[in-house]
Amino acid sequence: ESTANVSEEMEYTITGIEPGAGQTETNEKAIAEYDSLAGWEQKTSSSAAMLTALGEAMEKEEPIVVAAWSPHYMFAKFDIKYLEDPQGVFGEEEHIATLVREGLKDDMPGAYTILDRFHWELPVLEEALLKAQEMDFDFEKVAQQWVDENQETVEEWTEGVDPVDGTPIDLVLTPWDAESFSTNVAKIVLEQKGFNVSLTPVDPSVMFEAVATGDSDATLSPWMPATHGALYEEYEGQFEDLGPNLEGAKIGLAVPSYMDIDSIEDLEP
Ligand code: PBE
Repeated sequence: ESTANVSEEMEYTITGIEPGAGQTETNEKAIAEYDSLAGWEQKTSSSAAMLTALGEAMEKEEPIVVAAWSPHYMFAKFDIKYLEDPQGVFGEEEHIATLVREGLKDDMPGAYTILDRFHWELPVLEEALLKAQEMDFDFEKVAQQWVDENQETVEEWTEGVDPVDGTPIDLVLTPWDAESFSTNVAKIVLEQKGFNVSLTPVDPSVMFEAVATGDSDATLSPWMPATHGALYEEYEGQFEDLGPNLEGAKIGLAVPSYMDIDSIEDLEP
């Protein structure tokens, strides 16, 4: 089968995710920049719908191109591969950043210290995401279990922090798995020091706006530099960046491994 036929079979469509995802815009950029994607369209819906479509296509060994990112359990559950991105539209390595509102350091030094220390090693987060799959994606439960089993790490994050008595703090998060897990862990850790933590799920654009205006105190969800770079620049100077809480993340287009293509340039307009 020629790659032209395969592209036709896919109806020149990338199976995307939520319209508000950073990656949805990056996918549009790829369509605009690659000659091989001329005339292609991105079909957006949700991450869950994308995973369902991927599973169905793979059951029938049909071709499909999806928006993919890691860490995510999709790479453990499905035999898929990233397509090479010779034009670098999706960037190289991404990190997940911790951003806090201006003034947090003075208002809540203890929370600031904990958020500043908070970080993940990639394999630890990957393991937690696999566990979440077995636990019906109940991230409160997955986070609690992780905290119970890893009090030593938690104590490294909270060491020397003075407890408070119910000081409210709000964390905004985006609706994807890694962020849901890590933010729920942060909630439990802050609660151990007496903070009254609320979690507010939002789209990436609202996440940046909320931290920039001070409506929310912090976020552990921004993917940088490619995925949310445009939003970061829009609000730069109106938040404090405490650096990566996870390194070694990635976004891109992926296909089932049985597909005979390796690069975005192997698709056909
Ligand atoms: N993602 C996962 C998100 C960030 C985390 C890549 C799907 C996005 O595109 O905004």
